Amino acid sequence: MGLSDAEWNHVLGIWAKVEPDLSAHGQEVIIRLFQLHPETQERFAKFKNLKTIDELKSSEEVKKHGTTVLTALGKILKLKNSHEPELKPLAESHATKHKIPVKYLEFICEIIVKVIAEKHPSDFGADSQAAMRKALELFRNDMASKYKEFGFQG
Ligand code: ZNH
Repeated sequence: MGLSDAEWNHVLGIWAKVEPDLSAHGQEVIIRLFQLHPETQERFAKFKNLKTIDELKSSEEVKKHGTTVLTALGKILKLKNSHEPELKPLAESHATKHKIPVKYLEFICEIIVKVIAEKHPSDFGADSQAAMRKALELFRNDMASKYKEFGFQG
């Protein structure tokens, strides 16, 4: 289930608005992931010690990780339906090293849509949101099938 050219145009159009401030978006996504789903924070040896919202907000490491995640996601989105070379190493590390269930990928994707919608209310209309959801679903589905190739049921 690939996306149409029009859908990719929506996805990359809104991504171009996210990119100039990737670290603020990434930081917000990670903090919200930890707040809404505390079990996800346990997966990070380096973040387990951050107990309060203030500690999370003032952590340069959290900001840095948020940037890493959104940078990787942006590269994948820009490859449109041909993301496999970029997705494969990510699926491998998340399947074999970090062991991140697909459910957690669903959590973070939902949060990514919400954070973009809050930060860009006038540029992220219904069609763009639908296109972004579809792109993130494609990302997750392909992560899930790669997980299986790496022997992780996800
Ligand atoms: Zn992740 C890491 C991306 C989701 C967990 N990540 C990481 C990195 C990247 C990423 C790029 C670096 C490199 C490697 O591979 O290792 N992620 C990403 C993306 C996404 C994600 C794009 C979606 C969108 N993750 C996720 C989740 C989780 C995670 C959901 C949980 C919950 N990661 C992780 C970990 C790590 C990573 C744990 C490691 C960190 C450190 O550094 O320690």
